[in-house]
Amino acid sequence: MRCACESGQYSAVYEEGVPRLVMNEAGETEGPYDYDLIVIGGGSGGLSASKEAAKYGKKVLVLDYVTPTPLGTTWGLGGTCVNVGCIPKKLMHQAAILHQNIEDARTFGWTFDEKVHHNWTAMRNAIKDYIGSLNWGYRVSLKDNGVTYVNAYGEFVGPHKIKATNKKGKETFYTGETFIVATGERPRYLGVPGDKEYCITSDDLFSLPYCPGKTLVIGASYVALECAGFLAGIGLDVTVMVRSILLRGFDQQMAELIGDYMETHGVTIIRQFVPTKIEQIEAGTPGKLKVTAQSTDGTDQMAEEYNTVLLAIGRDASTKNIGLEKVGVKVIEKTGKIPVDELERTNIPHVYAIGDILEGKLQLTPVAIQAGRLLAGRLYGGSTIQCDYVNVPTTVFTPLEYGACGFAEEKALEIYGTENLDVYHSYFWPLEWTIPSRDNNKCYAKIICNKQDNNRVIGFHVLGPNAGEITQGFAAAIKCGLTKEQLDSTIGIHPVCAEVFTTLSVTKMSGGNIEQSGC
Ligand code: FAD
Ligand code: NA7
Repeated sequence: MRCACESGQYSAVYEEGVPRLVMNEAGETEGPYDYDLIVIGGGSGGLSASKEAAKYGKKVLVLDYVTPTPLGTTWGLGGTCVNVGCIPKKLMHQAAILHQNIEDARTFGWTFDEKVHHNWTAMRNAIKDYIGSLNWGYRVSLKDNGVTYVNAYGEFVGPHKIKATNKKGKETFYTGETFIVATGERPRYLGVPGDKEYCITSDDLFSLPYCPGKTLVIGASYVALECAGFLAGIGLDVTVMVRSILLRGFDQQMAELIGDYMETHGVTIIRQFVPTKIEQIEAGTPGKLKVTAQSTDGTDQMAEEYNTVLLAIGRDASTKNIGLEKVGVKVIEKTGKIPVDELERTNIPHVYAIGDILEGKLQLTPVAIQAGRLLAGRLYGGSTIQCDYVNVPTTVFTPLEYGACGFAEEKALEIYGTENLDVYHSYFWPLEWTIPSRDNNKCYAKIICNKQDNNRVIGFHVLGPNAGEITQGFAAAIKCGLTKEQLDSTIGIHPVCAEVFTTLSVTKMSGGNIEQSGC
């Protein structure tokens, strides 16, 4: 039998009839804990950690609660990735790719009698239904693994004690021996008049019940460019307002190539401008908004009307209002992130943190999942395996997908110096694009090799269709220490895009011609 303690009063916890007594940090007996492990946040990291811990026979509680957006959007179990991130994003990207494929199809002999139309609501409903099935699957999987799931907001009220508030405001208290904080991040707002009243973020976009219409995307993060890309791809009038550079932190040559491609495919990019005010001109679904903006040097002003304004200006860690100060967990004031060591330990011995809230770590679903699983294995399975945050592959799902693993070129140059690197590159033309006769010399492949280390590949970059699928395989090779010589001796698969990596011969330094005229 196990009892939670209500209203802060401890009640005994019996495991197989035996009460488990514990001490607090001061060495005093605190009473038995309700759970071996309490996980705050049921997203990518939290779910993986909780299920893995339960496999070792531990008593695990996971709390997940979605605070509604300012416009009231909310969603189910599973966190950002499944509800308002990777999954709906990739599916909407697919809707846009299909549009391009339909256009291409005509050149391959397909004829359609009617003009093609896209129905936002049909797409949104299909995606929503699929996500609903995933939410249900997560619940079932927690149950099957013996994890207790409570749909409530978790907040530390003592070193080993948490308050869980459900959506009706009912408070329940639980105690735990160990805690994992995996609360993720939420979109940031601009802090200018009208932003929270009239703008949406990615948290609203994927379940928007109506087509957003003419859209202004603010920000140049991967979230901004991906959303702009698929909205334009399904036929909407899209503008991106960029404060400084595209895709900060990514290889800047690749970022500019992505921007160029988007501009030639109907996305307007306004550079060096920031919004100062958003006003509603007309209510509706969508209504009409007026955006006033000014140039970053303050010399210029502009105003324009849009149906929807999507803010994608970064995300803030959900580390406020969860009582971390009551336990003494250190949070970096400026970023709101939690610093951890290589074992995902915070400064407080029984509190761990994983996923997007970590300071200086990669913010990707597979990283959070891996970190959670390995942490549980170390805590309860006697494992010593740590999460490897190096050479993590990633893909930006812009209209022309961008896959990368390892160093951005500028970062590699900064660390190793120009003289120690060879950068091989080439444009390529997917065979499938030759018949529609489109976009030659837009796809691009680049590797960065360290001459001082056997020409090892330390940076891999590809811009083209299915870049994520391509990058995944090369990431495994890079993890195994791939060298240029090994790449050259790898036999290509013809005729696919990725074969370009087995034939790269022109270095940037040589200035040789890298344009392609055919396959
Ligand atoms: P989350 O998945 O965000 O989960 C945290 C959970 O904790 C949430 O459910 C939250 O509501 C809940 N919570 C917060 N506070 C509390 C509390 N006090 N009590 C209870 N519950 C709480 N990554 C990729 O790898 N590939 C992609 O293609 C990709 N695309 C993305 C697209 C978008 C638009 C966005 C926003 C992100 C994308 N990501 C992608 C990033 C990915 O979603 C995150 O890295 C991942 O979800 C992080 O997992 P997490 O467990 O740290 O947090
Ligand atoms: P980033 O990498 O912090 O990017 C934020 C972007 O928004 C970046 O282009 C910023 O421009 C821009 N930005 C930030 N503030 C403003 C204001 N006030 N006005 C205009 N533009 C602004 O966040 P991401 O969204 O890429 O990544 C965060 C999460 O998304 C990550 O955790 C994943 O889980 C998903 P800047 O370059 O600073 O000039």
